[in-house]
Amino acid sequence: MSEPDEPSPPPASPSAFRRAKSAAMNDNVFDILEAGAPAGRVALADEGGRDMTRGELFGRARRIAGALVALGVAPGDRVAAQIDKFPDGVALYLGCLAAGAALLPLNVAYTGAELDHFLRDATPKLFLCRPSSLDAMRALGAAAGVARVESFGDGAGSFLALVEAAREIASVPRGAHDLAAILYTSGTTGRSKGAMITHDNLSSNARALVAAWRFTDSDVLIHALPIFHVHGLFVALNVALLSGARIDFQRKFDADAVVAALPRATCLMGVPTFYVRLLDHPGFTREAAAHMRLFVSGSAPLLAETHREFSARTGHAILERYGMTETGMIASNPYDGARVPGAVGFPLSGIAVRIADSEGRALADGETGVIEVRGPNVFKGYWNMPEKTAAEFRDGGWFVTGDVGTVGPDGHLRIVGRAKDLVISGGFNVYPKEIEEEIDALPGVLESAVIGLPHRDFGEGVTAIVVARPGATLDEAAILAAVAPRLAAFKRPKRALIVADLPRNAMGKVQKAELRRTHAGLYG
Ligand code: MCA
Ligand code: AMP
Repeated sequence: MSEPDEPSPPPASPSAFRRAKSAAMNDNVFDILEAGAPAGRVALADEGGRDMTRGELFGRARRIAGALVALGVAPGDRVAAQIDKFPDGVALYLGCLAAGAALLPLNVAYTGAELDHFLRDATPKLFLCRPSSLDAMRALGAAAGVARVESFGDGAGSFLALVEAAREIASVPRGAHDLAAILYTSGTTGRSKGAMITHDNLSSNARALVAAWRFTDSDVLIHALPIFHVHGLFVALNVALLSGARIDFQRKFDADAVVAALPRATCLMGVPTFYVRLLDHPGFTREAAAHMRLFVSGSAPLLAETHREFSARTGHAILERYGMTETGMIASNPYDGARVPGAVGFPLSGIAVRIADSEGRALADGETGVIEVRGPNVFKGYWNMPEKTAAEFRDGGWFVTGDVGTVGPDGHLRIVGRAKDLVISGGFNVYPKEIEEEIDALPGVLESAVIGLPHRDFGEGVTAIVVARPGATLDEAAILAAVAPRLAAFKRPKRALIVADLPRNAMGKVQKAELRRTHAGLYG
């Protein structure tokens, strides 16, 4: 549907060329973000009311980089972190970039069983954890072969105590295609895969978004997303840091706190659940939102009904955009022009999108098929999985998203389904196969199918449909309790329905679409 912009022409004179070349030798996104605005400006206003200037934030990051180096972390090493959201988490992200290390951010909801796979696969040099879980994480790390596990707290012997004693170091020059981070994401089958994100993936996407959403140093962004996924970590932080916008840093989403922050802010980035919850808040009025210039939604489909209700309440049209861990942001509704409910807009600058059939043949506009993407935003591949990486790309470098879409007569991309078996709950991805394996392993269970059903708050509610073995009796509460300790809270089924059998097609494949239709009203 669109081709990337032409590459910029080479600089005219040889000296200009040399200057451009030496500047281009370092593509570390740390330096690119730091150069976005003067050091004296406020980068981040924390909940407690303390402001942190950009100089303080980037200086803190350099000191963290110094501590990482002192612990033996070298460029290219992985640093895993399962930490709560506070300003030093932002500094850690930047510190890893400065040290040339790749951050492996981990959802705080992940259980030991889930963490074990990430640690064994990514073999981090260092694993930083919450102080409260240090003993358990040390045991887990030792079993997974991680040499060093430290507490990301400030008590004696913790990592942050080491930071106090460390010296600031200069950032390590990095190439455009060097690794900046690894984020685990599941595919249609099998274990989670580590998506390798490069410095250029991050900087190209941040530049495209700053331009598309008109970010400037006059903006104040309400940051209420977690900082262990692409949305809160890369989209929100990089856009704000590159443009010089101030970050109103909130530890987690809380509708009261967001409503209170609106009069001093200009922008909010959120998942659809944020907007559903704001609409439920009595203080969320047209007047309350009057100072804001932009509300962005992504990570999951925004219901057209929420979009319309929001416009009617506030006069603001939510700007919906579309992205993925492997690609960063792909498409966005326009800043100027119609922001269409149910559509995700146009490819961002420099990014090409096409609709293809299951064999990778491009389809004409108006036809429905799998969305494929090409551009500087597309990741480098899955960590240690060359075959899986190759399987997700077509000739010509097209990455197969697994989302099903179509381009309408208005040119807008619309996501109409998923070729991958995925449930998105409150913006978090849940892979049914992982939950089904846990349920199928329970005594008395013959088989199960996990589906997403319409849920007002979370968009989709994770739901298990379970069949008992002949002669066995199953109990919903017992099933939910049995799988809970092994699954992050957001992945746990909200309900488990016991049925006699699962609908199958002639090939014997479970018909999940039929299950979704049958149980569509479960959550009201
Ligand atoms: C919390 N719970 C959830 C979820 N979050 N259950 C299902 N889905 C969830 N997303 C559980 C809690 O553990 C708790 O369980 C119960 O639900 C109620 O918790 P509550 O306090 O209401 O939840 P919360 O803490 O307010 O969290 C809801 C949330 C949060 C604010 C929507 O999930 C969130 O911040 N989501 C953002 C996700 C995100 O950043 N996605 C970006 C991925 P119990 O009662 O048993 O204790 S990046 C991505 O997708 C791509 C790249 C993109 O395009 O952005
Ligand atoms: P993740 O693997 O966590 O990066 O999730 C990426 C997936 O989230 C995409 O492949 C889509 O299925 C979904 N997604 C992200 N943004 C949107 C959106 N605006 N509308 C519908 N689905 C979305």
